This record gives sequence, C-alpha cells and structure tokens, in this order.
Amino acid sequence: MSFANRAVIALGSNLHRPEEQIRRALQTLAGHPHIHMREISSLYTTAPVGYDDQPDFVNAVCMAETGLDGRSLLAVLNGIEADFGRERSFRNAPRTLDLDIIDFNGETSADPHLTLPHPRAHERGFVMLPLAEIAPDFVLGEHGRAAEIAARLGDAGVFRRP
Ligand code: PH2
Ligand code: MG
Ligand code: MG
Repeated sequence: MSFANRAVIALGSNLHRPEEQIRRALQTLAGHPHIHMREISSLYTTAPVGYDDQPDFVNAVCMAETGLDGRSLLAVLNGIEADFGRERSFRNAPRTLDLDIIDFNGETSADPHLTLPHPRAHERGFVMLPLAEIAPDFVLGEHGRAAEIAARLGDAGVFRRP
C-alpha cells in the first residue's frame, strides 16, 4: 500500500494517566503498517471544553501519511480507542483516549460519521495551537492558516508542556 493520503489527527486524554495514554497512542499510530508519521506536536495540558466538570486534558496533534482512505483510517482510530479502554457514556465525557481526524487531504465531507474538516477544530485551541506548532501554514478548510486561527483563539487554557 502506498502512503498517498495526508491526515491531521488530534489526540486527547483526561483519564488514567493522560500523558502516558497520549505517548502510547502516538507510538501505536507510528507503529501501524499503513500509517507513516510525519510530524508530532508537543503535548499540551488543556482546560476541558464543552463539559467543564472533568479533569484537565492532555492533547497533541500529529500529521501522518497513510494508504488508508478516510473511513478506513477512522476505523483504525476507533479500534485503537477501544484498545485503550475508551468507553462512550455521553458527549464530551472524560475519556482515556480520543483520536479525531481533523483533516484528510483537505477534503470536504458532510458524512455524519466523518465530517471533514472536523467541524469544531477551528474553534478549539487545544487542536489549533498544537497544529500551528507543527504546521503553521496548514490551511484548514475555509478557516485559513493554522497559525492565524490559533492566534485568533488565543492561548487561554492551553499550556504547552515542557
Ligand atoms: N475533547 C472534547 C471535548 N472537550 N476539551 C479539551 N481540553 N480537550 C479535548 O480533547 C476535548 C475537550 C471532545 O472530544
Ligand atoms: Mg474529540
Ligand atoms: Mg472523537
């Protein structure tokens, strides 16, 4: 299989030693036979967004090349989440691991299972600041350059870990 597709993937965890979950998840992605890791951001400690009464998150973003199509990549990511003990209770609930496809080849899709680009990424500092770190010139759909989106959002509640 070739590695013709380019995906931006966001990682998040706020349960069961989140930093370890994210580091292990990055290793798992990098070790996948159909995923070729290109860039990995720093890890960030971030305040929860959407549902406040839960622990802080650790977030990161990576860029990868893959031979998988978008739906197949999503299935791989969901499988990794399940392997990491992800339970789905309610929207925005605390989680051991969340792997979201933020962008796939710059494609647009209204498929409810895989909406592209991710419909809320541009509103989320915990996605855009790590993305701007590794790819400031990356253009996210109609929202423009990652660095400009990140600057617009500001860094409140998003702390790059040393
Ligand atoms: N993920 C959510 C909802 N809220 N907040 C932070 N800080 N980090 C996340 O990864 C996150 C969130 C839904 O996926
Ligand atoms: Mg998510
Ligand atoms: Mg998700």
